[in-house]
Amino acid sequence: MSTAAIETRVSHIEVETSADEKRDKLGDLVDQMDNVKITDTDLVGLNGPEKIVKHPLQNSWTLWFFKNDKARSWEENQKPIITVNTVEDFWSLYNHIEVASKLPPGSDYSLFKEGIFPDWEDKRNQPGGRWIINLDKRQRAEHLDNYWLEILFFLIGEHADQYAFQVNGAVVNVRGKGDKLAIWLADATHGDSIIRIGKMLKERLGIDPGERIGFNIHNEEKSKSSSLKKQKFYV
Ligand code: MGP
Repeated sequence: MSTAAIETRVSHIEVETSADEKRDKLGDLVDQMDNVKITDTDLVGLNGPEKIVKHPLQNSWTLWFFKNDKARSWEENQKPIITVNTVEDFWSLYNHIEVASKLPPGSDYSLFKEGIFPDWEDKRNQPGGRWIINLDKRQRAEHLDNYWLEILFFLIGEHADQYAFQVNGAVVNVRGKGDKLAIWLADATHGDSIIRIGKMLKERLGIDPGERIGFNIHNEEKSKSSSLKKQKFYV
């Protein structure tokens, strides 16, 4: 937000609200601005009337693309695209890439905290697991892109609140047999936060409360055939 925009907002607050409300709202504004780290590279046109400030995210997030190339290993097919750490850079990235529903079958997007490779083997993923949402083929048009964008907001907006430490990233698998979305959590032994995040996810995506989603533990997925996969938690 530019300083001019902030000033406009503050004077608007002064005109419209009582003294107490004014104090609360200004307090909120100060809190918000305290969380905004302004660096030189975030400021453009320092001498002009408008100072354009990018809004930092709490974490830096890397977008990965998986292209199903049979000549390469699974790991080699994972390619980092870019790391973003401001709201503006996130939108510029989102607006430049293809939506998930338009990707060729066999492709994935993953968004992970910077430094985490989007696989079971990464040391920060190893002890964890993932909430999975399976879509059938007919749900792609209606849900895939919206669900993925909601999940991206959940991640970069740190909407898991006090459980945000659990959130490592998310993946969308575009598959002919039916697409899949997942949120990857760091610690599969932390039951309370897993359940809480699962509930938040269902609520944000507007999934019918009667429909169940399951949480898979990475170590079990790695070691067992899909027919034996256990889901330790459900919401
Ligand atoms: P997938 O791409 O997650 O799902 O896993 P897909 O294509 O729907 O297949 P399904 O088996 O879930 O029905 C496909 C395959 O990719 C897995 O069986 C693994 O061989 C490989 N794979 C997937 N993941 C998430 C990993 C991973 O984290 N590490 C490694 N080494 N291989 C993985």
